[in-house]
Amino acid sequence: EHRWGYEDQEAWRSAYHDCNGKSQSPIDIETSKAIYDRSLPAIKLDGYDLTDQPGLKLHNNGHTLQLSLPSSMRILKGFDEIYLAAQLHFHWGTIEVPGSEHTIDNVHFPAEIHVVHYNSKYADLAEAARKKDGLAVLGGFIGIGLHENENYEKILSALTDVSIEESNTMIPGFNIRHLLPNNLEKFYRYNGSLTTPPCFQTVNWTMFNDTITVSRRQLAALEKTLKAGQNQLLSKNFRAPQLLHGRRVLASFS
Ligand code: BO1
Ligand code: ZN
Repeated sequence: EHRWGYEDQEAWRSAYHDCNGKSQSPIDIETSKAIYDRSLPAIKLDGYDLTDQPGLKLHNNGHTLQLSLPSSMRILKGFDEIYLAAQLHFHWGTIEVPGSEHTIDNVHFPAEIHVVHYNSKYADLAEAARKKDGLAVLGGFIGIGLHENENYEKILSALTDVSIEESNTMIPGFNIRHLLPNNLEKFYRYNGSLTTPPCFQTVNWTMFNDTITVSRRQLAALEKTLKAGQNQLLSKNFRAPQLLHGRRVLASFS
C-alpha cells in the first residue's frame, strides 16, 4: 500500500481516485453563506460517559493520535439513523501554524477533534466507510484558553507513552462528552468525505460552532510529543480546505 503524507496532498488525488471527487473535506465554512435550517434536529448523544470502562486504547498511527471507542457510544438523535462511535482523533499544527482542518471564514483554529461514528445498519467502520449513508463525524474546534482542560488531560497525560509511531497505551475511561463543547445546539452540517486517503465521500459532517479550549501547554504537548517515523515530529496533520462544488452548508442557528 502507498504511504501517503501531509507534505504532498496533491498527490493523494492521483493515488486515490476519491480524493479527486467533488464532495471532499475539509472545507472553509463561509458563515455568511451558511443556510439557517430550523428543521435540523438537535443532536442527542448516548453512552458517552465511559467512566466505568476499565481501559480505552490510545494509538499513534503515524497520521494522528487516536482513541478507540466502544459501539455503546451512540448518536441517538440528529440524523435519520443511529450512528455508533468507533474512534476519535485530532488534527493540529505547530506553535506557529494553527492546524484545524475546517476553517471559519478562512481562519484556522489551533486544532480540531473528530469523533467518528458509523451507521448502525453496517457491521463496522470499514464497511460503513464505503456506503453513501455510512459515516457521521462530529467535529469540534480547539482553541487556547487560560485554564488547563482536565478532560483533555486524560488523553494528553498519556502522550509520552505513544510517542513512537504505531505504539499503543491504555487509558482509564472518562466522560467523552466533555471533549466536545458544552453547547451542541449550534452547528454546521454538510456532506463531505474522509479528510485522509481513501477520501471516501461518505461523511455527514457536523462542525460545532462553539470552541473547546485547552491550555497553551496542553496544545504544545500535542504538537511536540508524537513522532511519525524515526525522527520526524507528527504535526501539521491537516488537509487544506477543499472546493465546495456547489454544496450547501446548513446552520442549526441564525
Ligand atoms: S476523518 O474524520 O475524516 N479525518 C477520518 C479519516 C479517516 C478515517 C476516519 C475518519 N479512517 C479510516 C480508518 C481506517 C478505515 C478507513 C475506511 O477509514 O483509519 O481504519 O478502514 O476505509
Ligand atoms: Zn479527522
